[in-house]
Amino acid sequence: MRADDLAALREETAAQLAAAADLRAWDAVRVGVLGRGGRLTALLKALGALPPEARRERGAALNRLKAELEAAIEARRAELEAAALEARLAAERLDVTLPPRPHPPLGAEAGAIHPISRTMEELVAIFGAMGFRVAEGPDIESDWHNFGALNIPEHHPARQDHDTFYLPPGPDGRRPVLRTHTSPVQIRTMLTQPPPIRVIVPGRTWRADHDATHSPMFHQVEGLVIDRAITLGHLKGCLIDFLRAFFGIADLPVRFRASYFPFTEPSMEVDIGWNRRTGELGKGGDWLEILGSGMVHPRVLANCGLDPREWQGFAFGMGVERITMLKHGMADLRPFYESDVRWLRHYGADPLSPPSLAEGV
Ligand code: 2NL
Repeated sequence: MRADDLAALREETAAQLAAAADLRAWDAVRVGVLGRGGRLTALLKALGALPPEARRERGAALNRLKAELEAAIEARRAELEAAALEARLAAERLDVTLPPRPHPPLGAEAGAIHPISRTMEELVAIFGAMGFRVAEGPDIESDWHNFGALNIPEHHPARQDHDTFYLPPGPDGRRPVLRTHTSPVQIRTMLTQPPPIRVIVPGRTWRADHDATHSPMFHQVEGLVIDRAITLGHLKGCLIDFLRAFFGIADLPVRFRASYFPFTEPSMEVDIGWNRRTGELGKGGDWLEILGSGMVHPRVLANCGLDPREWQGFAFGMGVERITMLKHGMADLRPFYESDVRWLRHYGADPLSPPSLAEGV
């Protein structure tokens, strides 16, 4: 029995270890052999009852077996731990090539960007890519910044045309105005920054006018370029590129038509091609006025301390509501300001997808 019971313990332990599929089962085997009540522990305890000669021999054999079993048990632990780690790595593997999970639908939790804000973001992206910076200024302006500097004289009809909101007179006896266009910001830019200048000015503007197509508060974007040797060619190239990027129509027809503004000379209105009957932009043979533009009047340059023989430039202006309505086929101006959540959900833009110039905006 002596030699055989050791061989049996070795074999049975090896079989039990092989059958242990996880670390729990492995621990039960370990305790069954090496624990307080374990089979090897029992054999070691029984040594004391043997006579000295037999005890020495049997003790040496048991110690060899103990070392052997400990090594086998430890080896199986390492194997099971490695297998467990493999399984975890396989289960938790990340496929970094998967597309992102869709975020909640527009307007559900995230909210949406108001179409006016979205259009202004798009204008900043398009003109930003052409090297323009954004300039901002106050809504309450002096009469000189809003009219005088722009070559609109004291009793010029344009001052009435603009249906200006006047505020009570200041200490100088002159009445401040709510700006009727964003041009005073370009005036301030020319007064404070040396050329070359390339700015766009998105912002809120005010006129005492209210019907289906006019709101007393609305938004404009104007642009200004001042440098040496700027020509009408620069104006045309810049605005054609802008209109095609904004409406996302690579071959959008664009027409320049002579016009008049007191602050530009020559002045041009800009039309785009569309179908008057269907409202579709880009084809159809009809023309739609979309913005005003021109070469900055030499008197406006001089009013801002720039020598018109050295510096020239072009400027343009457009209504943000108008170009937004045309781009998205909106029929009515009033919902822009009514805060109707259903309308905002429908026309609002995804806050997680800001405008990109990858394929027009
Ligand atoms: C329109 C036309 C325009 C400008 C705005 C401008 C500004 C300065 C100097 C010269 Cl400081 N011009 N702005 C020029 C031409 C047209 O706007 O129809 N806006 C809605």
